[in-house]
Amino acid sequence: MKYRLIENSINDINHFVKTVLTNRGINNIEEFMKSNKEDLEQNSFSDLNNIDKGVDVLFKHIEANDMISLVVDPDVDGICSSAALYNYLENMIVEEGLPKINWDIVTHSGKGHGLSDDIKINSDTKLIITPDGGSNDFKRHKEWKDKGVDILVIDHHIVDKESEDAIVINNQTSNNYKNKSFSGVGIVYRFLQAIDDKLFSFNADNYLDLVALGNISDIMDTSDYETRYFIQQGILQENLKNPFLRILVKKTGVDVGSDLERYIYPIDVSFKIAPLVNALLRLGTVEEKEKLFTCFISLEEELSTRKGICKETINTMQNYKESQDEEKQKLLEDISNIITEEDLRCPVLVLDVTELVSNPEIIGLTAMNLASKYKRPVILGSQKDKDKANITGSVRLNNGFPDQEFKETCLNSGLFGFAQGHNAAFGFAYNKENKQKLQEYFRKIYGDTVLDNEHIVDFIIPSVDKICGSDFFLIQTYKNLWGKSVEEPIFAIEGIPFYPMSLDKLGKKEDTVKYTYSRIEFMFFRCSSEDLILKMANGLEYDPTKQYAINVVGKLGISTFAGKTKNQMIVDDYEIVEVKSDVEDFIF
Ligand SMILES: [Mn+2]
Repeated sequence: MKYRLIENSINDINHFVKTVLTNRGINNIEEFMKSNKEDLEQNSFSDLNNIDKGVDVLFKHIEANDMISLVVDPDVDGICSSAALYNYLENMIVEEGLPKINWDIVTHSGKGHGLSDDIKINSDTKLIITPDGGSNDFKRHKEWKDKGVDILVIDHHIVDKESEDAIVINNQTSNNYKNKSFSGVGIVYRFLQAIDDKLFSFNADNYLDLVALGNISDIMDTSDYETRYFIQQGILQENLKNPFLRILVKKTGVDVGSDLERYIYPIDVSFKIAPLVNALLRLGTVEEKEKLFTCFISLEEELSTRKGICKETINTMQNYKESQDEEKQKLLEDISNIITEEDLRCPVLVLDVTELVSNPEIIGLTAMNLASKYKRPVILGSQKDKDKANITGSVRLNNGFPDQEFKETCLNSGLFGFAQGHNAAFGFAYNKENKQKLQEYFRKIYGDTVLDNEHIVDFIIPSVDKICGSDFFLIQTYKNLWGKSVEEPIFAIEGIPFYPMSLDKLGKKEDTVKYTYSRIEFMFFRCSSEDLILKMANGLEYDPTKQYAINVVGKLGISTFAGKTKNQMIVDDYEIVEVKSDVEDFIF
């Protein structure tokens, strides 16, 4: 295992926040911390183009009691956007004594977004609203407009021009709106503020929980002050208003320990809530997606009669997530069985898994796992069309792979049909006959040796007694700060005395290993049967007469279980080394 400090890291646990934020490139720490509590950017709803037109057209159709189609986009931000708008308007018609809204709720049957072909809109509709999507659907806008139907787009996706046939409210097309990293539900929130302004009401803030959920799930840049402010507000206890979200947080066992201010941390939304909701939205039926939306728009009093639906929906999500994980796990095992010596001699793993893949959706996820397992870039693809010789799929790089221009390196080989996306994650196509040539090319470029994974860490702690309980407490206190672009700090702790007898196996599959030392629980999740730590937990591969130490890289915090708190490290990587007892030699 290799690791090194982030360049110029002051590596000072006594200045924890300063060290981490400086490492993230944040220079004005005072201002940054202020942005958690204050909307420093001060964008206003009136900075968004067409917002008044949007409010007017909505009221025109509500007052005329027309049918209104609400197109629910199939991701977490999409659900949050539609739910916030729906819930706000349902509350508004009661408060304002307006007629009941004649809703047509539309969900996608496939993977489409906006006004794609996989939706059915009621032909009696007079207004179509597409929150979190649809800016690009120029042709559809014209078709509906020609039928006399109005279209209201409330979106944040990048688009070349504003549609001529729809009312488009989008921060990307609004020059005056400075924050370009604000998600769909953020733009919906501004739209609700515009209605508040018209009605002299203050109801938009009742949906801050959904604003946070959507922005985190859509991986918006949290170094943007506005996005940051709304995320930090939306995770406060006092702003948890959505009854289903409350149940979801409880049922999924998301834990903020003794934090009384917040009900969830952004990193837990990313790892525990969003993947569940997305699994259902990717694999679920139209009916299941409709039920999910029903859950998000249910009022507290309705939930008592809809308890069944909520429970069922959460079960469905968990089942889909599990089957997605299992499918990925099975594919990983199948792939391990077909990898040849020849493949492993190459510093880049080039794999054609045509025979193994039934669901291309999990290729990217699987490539990521393979890259960290084999500690090298993975080019994972399959032949989609038997008549074409093209292998297509996903490339993922292992953490710390030194070639920052890997995509360019691939293209320079002249062997790829295309390579598109980010440097660390991109799609590709190459001719099936070229696999060996590719391996030869990479061997020539990088040499025969496999490049080692190098972890880039914020802190190196040279001995476990250099970190104490109050450090863990402090680290936990700031857990709410981390998100996209302001990532959670990574620690290396060196030379921890290691006694394999103190290892415990946990979990249904017994693939989690816990090592307790100096009142710290070191957690090793999802160990494979090849993991040395799991072998040692099974009493294998260690010599009881020898002394060992372990070096670990991972994240620190406090876990709470049944009211008891424990100092904890979630271990990303480790190495176990034999310690020569020089001390005795010295004494005798
Ligand atoms: Mn979105």
